[in-house]
Amino acid sequence: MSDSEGETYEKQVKIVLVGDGSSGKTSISERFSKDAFNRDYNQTLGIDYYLKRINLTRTYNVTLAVNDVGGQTLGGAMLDKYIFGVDIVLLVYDITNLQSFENLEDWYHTIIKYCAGRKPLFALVGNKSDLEHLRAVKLEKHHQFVKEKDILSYFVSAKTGESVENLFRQVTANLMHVVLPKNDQDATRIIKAPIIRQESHNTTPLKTTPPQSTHTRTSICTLQ
Ligand SMILES: Nc1nc2c(ncn2[C@@H]2O[C@H](COP(=O)(O)OP(=O)(O)OP(=O)(O)O)[C@@H](O)[C@H]2O)c(=O)[nH]1
Ligand SMILES: [Mg+2]
Repeated sequence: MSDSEGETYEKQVKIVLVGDGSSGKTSISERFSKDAFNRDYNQTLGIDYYLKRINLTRTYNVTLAVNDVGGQTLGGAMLDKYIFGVDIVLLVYDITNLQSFENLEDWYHTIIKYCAGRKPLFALVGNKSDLEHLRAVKLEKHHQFVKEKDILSYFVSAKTGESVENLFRQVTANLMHVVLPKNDQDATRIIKAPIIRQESHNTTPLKTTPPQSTHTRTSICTLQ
């Protein structure tokens, strides 16, 4: 069956978020999966797990298994199990915290070691871009890290939601060698419908088509 006849493909992708405690891994995961943000810090013990299915393109549906690994896990006995079979690793730091950036060297090399020759797709993610005025990690440092390791690069804010959806869509597309349409942002944009005034004497009910959601399923569970 050709594309035009409506064939769709289903794929599952495992994404792991790592980085120091408080860098915002849980916040990014929750912004992406629930479009929610919590100001309070609740340390992740072990790992949290989120599932979200997205329409990547008209022909690709992808279920993203988002693994949010607690910052205290580095050096622990479980990290190798958490990253088993990983497709994409998001190296998350807080742009206002230099130490969180510097510790990513350790995270990166530990994960490479555990992957034993099978290199997942890596992306460097500078979080808390809403706090630009408090930036402690120079842009050059970020870009140098990306260049040295030949990995992808993003800045996001879990608080405002800026670029979070884009981050997950782009890394997934990259992994699958799928080219997203130039106007991919439109895929998740809220489409505003014009308000039509109905005269009171018109008794014919309006026919409406429900908006097509790009996210059809989300579920969460916690493993500790
Ligand atoms: N201003 C701002 N605050 C954020 C952002 N993302 C997270 N935070 C805050 O930073 C704190 C830590 O966020 P978490 O998402 O819990 O951090 P974490 O990386 O999951 O931490 P661990 O579970 O300990 O590994 C919380 O108080 C969040 O509200 C952001 O984009 N902007
Ligand atoms: Mg957390």
